[in-house]
Amino acid sequence: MKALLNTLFVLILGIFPPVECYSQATVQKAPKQKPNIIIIFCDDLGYGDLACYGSEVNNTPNLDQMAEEGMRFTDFYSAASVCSPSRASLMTACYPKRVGFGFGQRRWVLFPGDSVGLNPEEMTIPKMLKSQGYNTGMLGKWHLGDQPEFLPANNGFDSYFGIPYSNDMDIYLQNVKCPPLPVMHNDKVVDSEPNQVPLTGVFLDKAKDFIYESKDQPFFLYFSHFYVHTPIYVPFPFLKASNNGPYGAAVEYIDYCTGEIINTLKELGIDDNTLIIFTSDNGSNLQNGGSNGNLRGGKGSTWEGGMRMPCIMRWPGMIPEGAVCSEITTTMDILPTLTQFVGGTLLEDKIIDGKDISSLMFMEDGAESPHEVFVYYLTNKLNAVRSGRWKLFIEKGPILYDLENDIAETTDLHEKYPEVVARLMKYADEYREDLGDELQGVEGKNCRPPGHVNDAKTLTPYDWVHPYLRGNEK
Ligand SMILES: [Ca+2]
Repeated sequence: MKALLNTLFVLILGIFPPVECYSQATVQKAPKQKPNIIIIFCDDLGYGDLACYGSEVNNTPNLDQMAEEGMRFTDFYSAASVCSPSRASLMTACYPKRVGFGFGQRRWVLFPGDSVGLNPEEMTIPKMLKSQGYNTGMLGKWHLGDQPEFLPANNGFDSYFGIPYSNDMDIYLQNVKCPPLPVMHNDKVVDSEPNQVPLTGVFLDKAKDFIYESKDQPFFLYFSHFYVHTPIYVPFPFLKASNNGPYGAAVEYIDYCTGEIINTLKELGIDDNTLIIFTSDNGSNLQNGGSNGNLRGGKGSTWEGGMRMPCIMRWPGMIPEGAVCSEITTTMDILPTLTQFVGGTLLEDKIIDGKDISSLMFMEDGAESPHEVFVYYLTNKLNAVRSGRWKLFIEKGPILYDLENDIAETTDLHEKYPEVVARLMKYADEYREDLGDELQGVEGKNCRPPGHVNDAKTLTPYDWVHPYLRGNEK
């Protein structure tokens, strides 16, 4: 029945097509008080991993309901297809290359003991909200530098509990020697090589505590899962219930946590004044049961599967129920949009790339994407450009795709639409001058350096010995 209704709705839209964001409800336009803000950020969760995005193997009832009660975005992008640069762009509202995160130090992402990290001079979501009286808390994976200067506790978060980088960066990682994975409380290591099975449960308990403790003032909670990054360790009940192995169990655990957080808000009567944003840092690597739906490619690529994310936003009474937004939006838009909601300020001397998308979230008349162009960088190389329905690969091309009719990027139309190619090439030239392009040896005139320290150390020692093996070191 629901499928039939959806079909009818699509048919009706076919007859009256001009509005990209659609819903049957209308909303008020401006928040009456400072809203609580929760960002739930997943690791490597793909475009096709939630039931409300078409998954037929993972059960995600809480996220599906969240989408029914809010807005689901179909063209929401991360500005990178791997962890550290994606997270830098979420925090700073900039393309990674602009803030020195196009490439890590030794590899694409930061590794334990690297001497670079998020520049403390950048404005970030927690810093902006803290300046507006928010209690700011973070749980889970950071991955923007493990030196003291770069840690969450020193970059706008009043409290932090989690892991400073990816959950695979431990003594068992092949190819790169890593010290034991630290668990941190604020800026102190409180555990090494943790059992990861119960860890998300600890994050969830602490998230609930944080919400309870913060209920009388505006708060910002950044819940950054290490799921579904490999290796995947999940509690047995989720494993037992999964139709898609450990991967499905991790997706369903993410879903469960989301439901628990929403229930906590309802218990406290603050549900109506809380904006929740759910999304992911990059696409699935398509192993272990992950899916990017009909999108081509995945993690570590500039195909849509690498950078187009599932994204759901829910804010009762403000964001219309059951809405779908198909305009180009990005993780970089979150900071400027929140700034507008809370009356905060950004740094005038620092260019950012994100835009205020509140008119899309509230479905104001005639609202459209503020992004004439979105650019796809892979490390420091400019790969592709999107404007409206068109995506042009310039690196191997030109190769032109019509994403509206060819979401899977199968049919090159560059010979048929030379004027579109020329228009997008011009955008590429502009971004190349602004942000640079390693492929062409262009530095970029508006890039800023990452933070840097001279005497970088790992948080845990390389010569650490697992408790099980102590006494047998020789
Ligand atoms: Ca990731």
